[in-house]
Amino acid sequence: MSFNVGVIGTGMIGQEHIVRLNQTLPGAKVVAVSDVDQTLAAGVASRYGARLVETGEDLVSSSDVDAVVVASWGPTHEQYVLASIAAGKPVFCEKPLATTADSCRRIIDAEIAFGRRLVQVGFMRQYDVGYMAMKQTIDSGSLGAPLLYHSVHRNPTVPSFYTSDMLINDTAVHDIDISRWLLSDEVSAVTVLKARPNSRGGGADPLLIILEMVGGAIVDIEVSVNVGYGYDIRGEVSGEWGAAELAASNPIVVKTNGETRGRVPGNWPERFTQAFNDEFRAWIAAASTGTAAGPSAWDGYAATVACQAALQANATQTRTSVTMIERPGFYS
Ligand code: NAD
Ligand code: ISE
Repeated sequence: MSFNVGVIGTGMIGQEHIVRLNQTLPGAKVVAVSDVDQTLAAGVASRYGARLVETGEDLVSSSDVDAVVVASWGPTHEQYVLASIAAGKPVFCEKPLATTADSCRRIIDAEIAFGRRLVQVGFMRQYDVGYMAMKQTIDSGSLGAPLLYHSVHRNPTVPSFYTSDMLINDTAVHDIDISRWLLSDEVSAVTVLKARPNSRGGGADPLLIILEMVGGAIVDIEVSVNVGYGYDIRGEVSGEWGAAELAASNPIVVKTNGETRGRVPGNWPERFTQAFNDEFRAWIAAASTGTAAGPSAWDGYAATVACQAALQANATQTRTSVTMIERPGFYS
């Protein structure tokens, strides 16, 4: 049985998700779209045979929409996620869940008051086969206790509107989420170091972000958003008596003429295709039964709180503690 989806935000990833839902995966169909850019949304609506709806709120309350995908800009996520919860509709929200801790708490409070999980956050790395294998290895105990996690997040380039804060709350937010998930831990303090700036970029890029985890492990995150050569994602956990590392994302290495060659993925859609598809498979399965699975509003809150601390640590160039509410039993 197919269920009907409304998509708010028809930009880059909104369109990718529409194709994923309509053409790649079974079980769902996009019937309505909305975007503040009405011209863009009208084009997308006609291309994919969906109805154009003027506002996100009208889309959420449409009787033919069973579940919602929010793929608009981060600061607008809260209003649409809250509207979806108020309507009792499952909602997939792209990262970040919201851009402030208070916004995330309002979402948590609304979901708990509703009484059932409705929110899945788009932390797709949790569905990547490499990260899943690394987590399985850590959880098996075969490395001993995890002591250090090294994360590298390199983007080929970023759009002109990209601010220096976005290195943290748009890019490193993925590394923060995956660190929490891999280590089954929360962040207790953050320090941010600015490297010599890349002359290809417009500001403080790259950054080295150090996370101190509650359990004592340390995470270092390199965020570089103008490396030019491709989309390079790496991760290695170092434990008491073993280490586990993401394998190169290129499945083939070619050796000819005295050279070794391989491919670096072009950008996130190529590197994480499998993860995006699997996160939506999981979403369709849960949402079509009226609930949610995978990364929760709690995960969204925890990542945003750590990002806020990182923004402060970067602005003040001081080690900054992370203060979180206690995890509600609802999310255990
Ligand atoms: P984009 O700029 O291409 O698209 C965003 C769209 O949202 C635009 O068309 C814009 O007009 C629309 N919009 C802005 N305010 C709105 C509002 N109030 N109501 C409705 N629509 C509104 O950006 P994008 O790259 O597609 O990113 C969108 C979201 O997806 C962001 O939260 C971003 O962080 C996330 N994202 C996640 C990944 C990932 O790897 N998981 C990758 C890219 C983007
Ligand atoms: C983008 O929004 C994403 O989420 C990508 O996964 C990330 O690599 C990129 O830095 C962000 O801008």
